[in-house]
Amino acid sequence: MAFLQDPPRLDNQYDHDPLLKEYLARTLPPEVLASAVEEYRYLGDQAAGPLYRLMLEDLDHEPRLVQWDPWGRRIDLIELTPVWAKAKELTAEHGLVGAAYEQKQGPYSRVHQFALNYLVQASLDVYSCPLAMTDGAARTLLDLGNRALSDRAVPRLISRDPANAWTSGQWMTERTGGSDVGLTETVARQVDGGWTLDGVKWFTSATTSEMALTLGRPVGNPEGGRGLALFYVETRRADGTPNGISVHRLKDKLGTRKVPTAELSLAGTLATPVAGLTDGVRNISSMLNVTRTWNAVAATWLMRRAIALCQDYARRRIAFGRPLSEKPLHLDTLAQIAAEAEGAFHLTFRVVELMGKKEAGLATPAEELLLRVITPLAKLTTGKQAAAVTSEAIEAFGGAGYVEDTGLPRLLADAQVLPIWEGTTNVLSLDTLRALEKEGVAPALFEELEGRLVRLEGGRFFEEVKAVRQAIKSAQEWWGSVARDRDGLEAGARRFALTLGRSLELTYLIDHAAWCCERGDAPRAQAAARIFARRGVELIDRRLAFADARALALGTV
Ligand code: MFK
Repeated sequence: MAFLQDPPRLDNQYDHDPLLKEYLARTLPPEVLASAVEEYRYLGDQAAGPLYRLMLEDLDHEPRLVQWDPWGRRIDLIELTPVWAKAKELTAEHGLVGAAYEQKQGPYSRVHQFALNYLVQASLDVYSCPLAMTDGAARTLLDLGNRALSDRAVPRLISRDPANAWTSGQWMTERTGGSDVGLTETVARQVDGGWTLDGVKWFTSATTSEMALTLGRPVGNPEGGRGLALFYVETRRADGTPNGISVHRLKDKLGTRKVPTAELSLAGTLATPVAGLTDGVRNISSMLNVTRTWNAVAATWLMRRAIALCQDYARRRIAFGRPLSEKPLHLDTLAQIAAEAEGAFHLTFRVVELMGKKEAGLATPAEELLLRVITPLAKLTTGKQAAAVTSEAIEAFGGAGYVEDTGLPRLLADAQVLPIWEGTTNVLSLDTLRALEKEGVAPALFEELEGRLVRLEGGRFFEEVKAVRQAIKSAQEWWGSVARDRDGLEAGARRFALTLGRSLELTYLIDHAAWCCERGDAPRAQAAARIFARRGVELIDRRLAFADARALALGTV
C-alpha cells in the first residue's frame, strides 16, 4: 500500500485550549465560569467536528447573486452557503451577539460573548463579518439614544430566535476610497417628511442583511466627515421589494470568499437619520470600535485554529524517520508563532474586558480612556500577527498548505483581510495618535503598563520586564522628539503604534505567566513570554531621516 498522509484533525476546541482555560479561570468569577463551561465545551466540540467537516466539504461553494427572476423582475437575491445557514441558527441559539446585551454575566458579558465566538467562529466561514456589524449597529443605535430606531431594530439584532433575528451591514466605503470616508458622495434628500439616499456603495459586506448603517451628505451640507449624516436603512420595503437598492456584482476577493461583498447603488433609498444631520463620521465611530474589536478577536481565533492544526499534524507527520513533533527546528518554528498568538490573545481580551466593564457602567474614567486607545492598538497589532502567523502555519504543512482543497490556504487568505478592512494598519496607527492626543489617554495607557511592570519587575521575568521598559522609554522619547514635526510623527506612527501594541502584549504575557507560575509549573506560559520578548517589541527608529526614507520609498536617487 502506497503512503497516504493523514490530514490534520481537531480536538475539542475548549478542552484542548490551555490558554483559554487559564484565562477564563483567571478572569471570570467561578460561578460565571461554572455556568458557562458546558456551552463552551459544546461549541468547542461542534467547531472541531461537524462544523469543521461541513466547512471542508463546502469549500468550493460560494454565494451567488441572482439578479433577475425567470419572468424578468429584478430581485437581487444572494444565495448563501450551507455553513452560513447553520451559522445563522447557532448565532441566535448561543447569543453570539445577544449575550453581550443580555448582561447575564454583568461586566463579564463581553468576555463570555467573545469566548463563545473565539471557540466556534474559525469553523463558520467568516460569518463573523455580519455579526461584527450587527453588534456594532446595536451598540451605535443604543449609544446615540435614538429610541424609535433602537426599539425597532435592537431586539432583532440581538434576538435568540433565528426566525426573527436580523443582521446589519455597515456601508461606508465608496468609489472615492475606504479610508478617507469624508469623501463620501452619497446625497441625502428630504422628501415628504422623510429622507432618501442616492449614491454608490463600493464595498458592502454581507449584503444579505436586513438593515444597514450608512453615511450620506444632506444637500447643502459642507464637505468632509462633519458634513455627513449617519442613516439607518432597511434593505427591503414593507412589501418585500428592494428599498431602492440594486446589487451590481459580488466582489472577487482573495479571501473571505463566503462573505457576499457587493457593489450597490442606492436610488431613492428610504433612510432615517440616526442622530442629527451632521457629524456622521463621529457618530459611526462606536460601530467602528465594536467591529475593530471583533477584528482583533477574529485574528486570535484564526491564529488559534492555524496552530491547533499544525500541532495535530506535527504528531501525525513522519519525516526523516521521526514525527515532526520530535524535530527541534519544527518545534522552534511552532513555538515562535504560538508566542505571537498568545500575546495577541491577551491584548485582545483586555480590550474585551474593558468593553464589558464600560457597557455595565463599571469602568473608571481612566479605563474608558484606555479603551479608546487600546482598541486601535489591538486591531492593528493582531491583524499583522494573524497574517504572519497563518503564513508560517501553512508552510508547516509543506506543499499541502498551498493546495486549496486541504482548506489550509484559506487560513492565510482570510487572515490577510484583517489588516485591511475596518481600517488599514496605517489608518489605525494615525487613529492611535488621534486617541493619544485626547486628554488623559496617554497617562491611562502608560499607567496600564507601569502598574503591571512595577508588580512584576522583581520576579523571575527580569529580562522580559526590562525589554518592555526599554521599548516604552524609546516610544515616549520618540513621541516627545517629533511633537512639532508633523511629517516625522506621521512617518513613524506605525512603528510607534506597533511598539505600543507589542509592549502591551508582552506585559500581559509576563503577567499571565507569573500568575500561572504561582499555581505550579507553567512551561508553556513562561516560554510564551520569553520567546515573545526575544522576538522583539521595539520598532522605534529615532535616527531614520524622513527625507531618506522618501527617496527609498519612491525609488528616486
Ligand atoms: C471578523 C471581523 C469582522 C469585521 C467586519 C468588517 C466588515 C465591514 C467592512 C467595512 O465596512 S470596512 C470599512 C471600514 N472603514 C473604516 O474603518 C474607515 C477607516 N478610516 C478611518 O477610520 C478614518 O480615520 C476616519 C474615517 C475616521 C477619518 O475621517 P475624518 O472625517 O477625517 O474623521 P476625523 O475628523 O478624524 O474624526 C471625526 C470625529 O470622529 C472626531 O471627533 P470630534 O468631532 O469630536 O473631534 C474623532 O475624534 C472621532 N473619531 C474618529 N475615529 C474614532 C473617533 N472617535 C472614537 N473612536 C474612533 N475610532
